[in-house]
Amino acid sequence: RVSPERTISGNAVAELREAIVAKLAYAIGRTPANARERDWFAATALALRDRIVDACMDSERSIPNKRVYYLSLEFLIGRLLSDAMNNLGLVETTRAALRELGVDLGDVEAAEPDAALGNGGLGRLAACFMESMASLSIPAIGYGIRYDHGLFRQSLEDGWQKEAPETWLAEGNPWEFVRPEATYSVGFGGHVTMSSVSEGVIRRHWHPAETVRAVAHDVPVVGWRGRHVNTLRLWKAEAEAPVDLARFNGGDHVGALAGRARAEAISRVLYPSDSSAEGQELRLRQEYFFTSASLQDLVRRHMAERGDLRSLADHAAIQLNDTHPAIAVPELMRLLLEDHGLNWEDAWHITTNTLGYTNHTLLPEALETWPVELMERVLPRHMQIIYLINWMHLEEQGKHGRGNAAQLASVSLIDESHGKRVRMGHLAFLGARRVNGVSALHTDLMRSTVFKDLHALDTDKIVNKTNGITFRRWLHNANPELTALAIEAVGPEVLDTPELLTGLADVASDPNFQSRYAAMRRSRKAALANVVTERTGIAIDPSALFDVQIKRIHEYKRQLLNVIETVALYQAIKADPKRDWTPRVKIFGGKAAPSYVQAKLIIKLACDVAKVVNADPDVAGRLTVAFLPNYSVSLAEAIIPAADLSEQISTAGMEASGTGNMKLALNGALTIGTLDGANIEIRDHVGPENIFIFGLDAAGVQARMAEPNYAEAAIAASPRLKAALDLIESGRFSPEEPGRFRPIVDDLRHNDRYLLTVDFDDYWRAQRAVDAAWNDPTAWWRAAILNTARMAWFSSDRSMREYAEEIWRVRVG
Ligand code: DL6
Repeated sequence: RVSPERTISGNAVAELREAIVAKLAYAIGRTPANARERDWFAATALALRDRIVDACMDSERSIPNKRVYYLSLEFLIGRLLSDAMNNLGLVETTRAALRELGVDLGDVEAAEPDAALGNGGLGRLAACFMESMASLSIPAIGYGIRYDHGLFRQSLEDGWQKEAPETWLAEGNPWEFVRPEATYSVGFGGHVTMSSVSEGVIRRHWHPAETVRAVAHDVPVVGWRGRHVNTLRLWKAEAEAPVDLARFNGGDHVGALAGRARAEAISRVLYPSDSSAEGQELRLRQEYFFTSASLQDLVRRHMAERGDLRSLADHAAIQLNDTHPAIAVPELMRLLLEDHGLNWEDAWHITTNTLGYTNHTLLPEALETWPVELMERVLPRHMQIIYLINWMHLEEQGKHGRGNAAQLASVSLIDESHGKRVRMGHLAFLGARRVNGVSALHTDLMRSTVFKDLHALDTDKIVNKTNGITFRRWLHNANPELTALAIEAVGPEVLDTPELLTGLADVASDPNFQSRYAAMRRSRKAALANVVTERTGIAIDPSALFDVQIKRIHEYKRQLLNVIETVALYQAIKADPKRDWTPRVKIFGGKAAPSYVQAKLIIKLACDVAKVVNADPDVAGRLTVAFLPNYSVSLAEAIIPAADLSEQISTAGMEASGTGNMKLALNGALTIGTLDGANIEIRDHVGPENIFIFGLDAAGVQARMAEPNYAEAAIAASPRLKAALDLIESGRFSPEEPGRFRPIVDDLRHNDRYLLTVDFDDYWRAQRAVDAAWNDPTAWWRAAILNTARMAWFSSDRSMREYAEEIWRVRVG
């Protein structure tokens, strides 16, 4: 492991050792003799937290000129111990302190549960951004929900995904501080009244039928070298009254707790779905709950520091991570109008100069809309404000001669095409000063598709901010061996300045460096092979090419394309077993939304194919398939450094950016991918000769979709694809239920919304180019090293600098 500490001092080790033992005794009530690994973890975390608090006090000594408030329904932070040790420069000190106590640091790290407060890319991005903001000393507070249960635990029972609740808080969370003094009331339902303040000025007042308390729980986020500490403030929902005493005393002991259960339900469980809108009342309550508490909190802070809300936009930048907090637009208006007595124009000016909105998807099923009827019932005052914003906005269009019905319908906040629904993306768009996409292609598509007409009204509003990843976690912590190689090659300054990684290009052809780079990969593959065998019982050979697809299971991400190619490869090997096939291990990992039937069937197919392929002596040693259950941030940290090939094969135009693609390429996996999301920018950086691109581009996808029977035509033109589909349909992989996968094949033949059939042959070609490249190790390792060298731009520090300059107008450092 790499750590900024150059030397470890005996005193520092002794001090930390004593601090850990004291925490173990006085905070946890254990002695070293009877402590479990979980206790050692908690004691170590508490001892380190003290150090973070010291740094935190420094960060908070003066009031910053401007703060960033990052509102996100998801923060997929994973484990925090290694981040904290690394950023404090205490990895080796902690290791030595624990060693003196007879405890292994690795075991202690493994005892920390993952904080899985997110589904995938969107939540992980928020976690990377928080780390980068702290490392860049950008004063920031992240706001989210402290879910009791994060993303479900996935097990595979005979290849079928089963979900169980995740319990990261079962033994408490040593990183957090409860802040009862930061508690806010959040209202729901009720009615609105009017009063006349003076002539012609009417004020409205919301009288919620129900209120829920939002209690702050703070997790410190320490930046690189401990220079700055920010806060992740997560809200827990509590009932105003823990028990209805009247009902209890009347004998209704269960009913007396109903109000509490209803209130606490808000922060109970993370909704386990990404890339599809939830549309349920509890979800709306979650969204409003954390948005309202966060805005109340930041308004209170601003008033305490500055005393006048008119200067809010000068001192606060509020970023909405997707539309989940889009209700912030009418909520901030409400607070300004009702609680602080501002007039509409001033309130609107402040709102639209304070908010920014990041869009993360253009998939129609993921664009949030809420039925007007539901909004009127749950948030009646907000609905009034939305109507007024919309009325003014549409009036404005009329004044500029854009008032025909079709134009107005397309920019209206209310979609009337199937019942009346509020378009949250449009609302966030109107309420924000800047709206950003997350890769160059995605941003272009925002301008030309979903937000086309809104974009025409203000062509400066949409800007691109390509995603990034924090190298501290995804290179330094996850891959210490590679980091050590980089330090040797380009100097220790690379830890502070990722751009220096480009210096690795100078040694990309050096045989000595290549062989050490290959040895690093080999050792990570051996470690991963153990994990795979432990968790699946499947033995894999570390000398084979590790071909990895790890991400949420979704049709647009096309794991199915990969599985069908696996079947075709299996058939090809069986037809010609004597050929010198490139040995390959296909590794899959990812969760499907529990209600996503097709995605779960794809997991089952992958597992059934694995069973047949792995048991067939004809392909032994050439092709192995493994589906690793319960994919998580921690598992990603083990898989990514061990990957040779990174599968980024979504239908072009559908993956907004991707960030797994960046983590894998940074660690030197070569990408096989489509011209989608950030893959395009990765190709531009690593060079087209160091990546395997295939398939239609976004324009090609649109054109092909307009053709009739494109899937039928593609299948007819590809005997290899037809044979693979026939084999799947024949029941060869599901002999106990021959028709199991027929729905998958039928869907491809008659529908194929994601153009698997159309891209299949080119994908096969690209895979065979991968085989050929693998058989030229000198060229392969050169390309891998060049990937690492040229991924420096994808650091989330770069993303955060761009946001700071162009969206938030806040100083870095
Ligand atoms: O921007 C982070 C991440 C992108 O890298 C992925 O491409 C994109 O799919 C993901 N979007 C979501 C959509 N959720 N919603 N709404 O998770 O964002």
